[in-house]
Amino acid sequence: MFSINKKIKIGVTGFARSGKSVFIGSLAQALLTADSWDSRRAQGPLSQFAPFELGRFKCASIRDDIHADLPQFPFRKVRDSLIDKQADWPLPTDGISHLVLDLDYHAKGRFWDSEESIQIELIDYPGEWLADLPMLNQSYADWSDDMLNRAKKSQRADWSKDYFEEIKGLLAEQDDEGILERLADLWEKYLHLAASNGLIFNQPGRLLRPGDMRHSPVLRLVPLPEDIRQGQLGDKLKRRFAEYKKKVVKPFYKNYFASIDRQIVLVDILRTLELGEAAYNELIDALKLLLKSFHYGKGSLLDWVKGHNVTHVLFAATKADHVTRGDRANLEQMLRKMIRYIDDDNQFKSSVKFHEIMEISSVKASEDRMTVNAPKREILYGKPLNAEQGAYDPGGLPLDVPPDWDTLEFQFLQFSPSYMPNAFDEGFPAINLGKALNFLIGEDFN
Ligand SMILES: Nc1nc2c(ncn2[C@@H]2O[C@H](COP(=O)(O)OP(=O)(O)OP(=O)(O)O)[C@@H](O)[C@H]2O)c(=O)[nH]1
Ligand SMILES: [Mg+2]
Repeated sequence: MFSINKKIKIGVTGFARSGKSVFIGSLAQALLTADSWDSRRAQGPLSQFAPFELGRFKCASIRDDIHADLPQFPFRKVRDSLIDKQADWPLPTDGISHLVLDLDYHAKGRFWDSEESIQIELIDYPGEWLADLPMLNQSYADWSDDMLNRAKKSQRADWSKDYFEEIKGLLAEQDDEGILERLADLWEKYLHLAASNGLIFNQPGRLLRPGDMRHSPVLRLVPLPEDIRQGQLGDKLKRRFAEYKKKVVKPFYKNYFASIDRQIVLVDILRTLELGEAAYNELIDALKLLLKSFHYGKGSLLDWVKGHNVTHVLFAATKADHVTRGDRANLEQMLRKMIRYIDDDNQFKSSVKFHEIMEISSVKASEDRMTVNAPKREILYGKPLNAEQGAYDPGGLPLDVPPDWDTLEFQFLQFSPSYMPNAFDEGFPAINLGKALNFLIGEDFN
């Protein structure tokens, strides 16, 4: 057995359906099957991962024995659903899960080489939990006003109707946990509708993605309008708001986030473009909240957390197999411009040691092709959701951020995975998976 000389915790986050499970599943499979690409290292899912291309990386193994008492990332289920003859995307996951892998490699020493191992722990957790952080600086009244204003806007107004109906009849002096239970159920239903329709600014994040806190009274936290806030029910919720920060938001940062060394944040820009302006604006607002988790130093929201030190942060625009090859650099540019817009005072950039932005596809479900007839242009071949397998033109990505919504032509085709019998031995076809890994841990294989 190789001796483990380093342990690295890699956080994998992003809002619901951004591609966390597919990323971890495909990355683990690529690492486990790397040897099948030994004779053609510049190809395959680990190409651009320097330790692999240089022949230093040897093999990976899953450590089921480590954290045996914590939820394990369902790697085999994710891999098998993609490899199956009726290949399908994995089911949504909830909460936090871990996958530990030993990566064996030939280390180059000053005088002699040795066989070493790096242990990586991939930690899958919802981006919604990070977006809760700025609640620490808010009062219950401010938070309520923000949430209710947002719930009245755009399509959200339809989905939150039942909640508003319910609070209409409420009396400020009622103080009953049963009422809160009913309100929390309705608010949760509304958050789920918003999330499943691609709107991502959803708080409290833990009510939407409860993990092991499902049904905990502390999650019965809902916003109230000013007139009802003045009574006993308002007082109760004010206390609940404080409790939520103390028992939900802070422990996550102390117990998990503080130990993360590297972080990848997956951003699904393409689905958001398809959904339109309201969804895009929400993505910007939610990313703004999320970015605050990487501000360090005095006066930051996290100055009370000891040892909090993510050194590498990678923002990855996911599902890049939905744009033609020539347009993929534009996807990266879009995300770059969005981050620049959000981080206009460079707080984020000056806080973390290394940051990078790139486009990725963890499992490439389309093929790049050219049209047969002139003028030749790039198209995608694959099976979109609810359509036949064939050649499709998704349209070009906008060059401006935010895009001009009236002239936007891009279509998000939602490709389904094809049958990939070779993936068991060779991993899944991917775009920039090895490049992402190289940014996160490439330099650790000395
Ligand atoms: N074509 C394509 N689709 C992808 C890719 N990655 C993710 N998807 C799509 O995005 C959906 C969500 O992916 P998941 O990996 O389950 O997303 P998640 O972030 O784990 O979602 P939750 O578990 O709900 O938080 C999948 O069902 C696919 O439809 C990719 O690389 N290519
Ligand atoms: Mg998942």
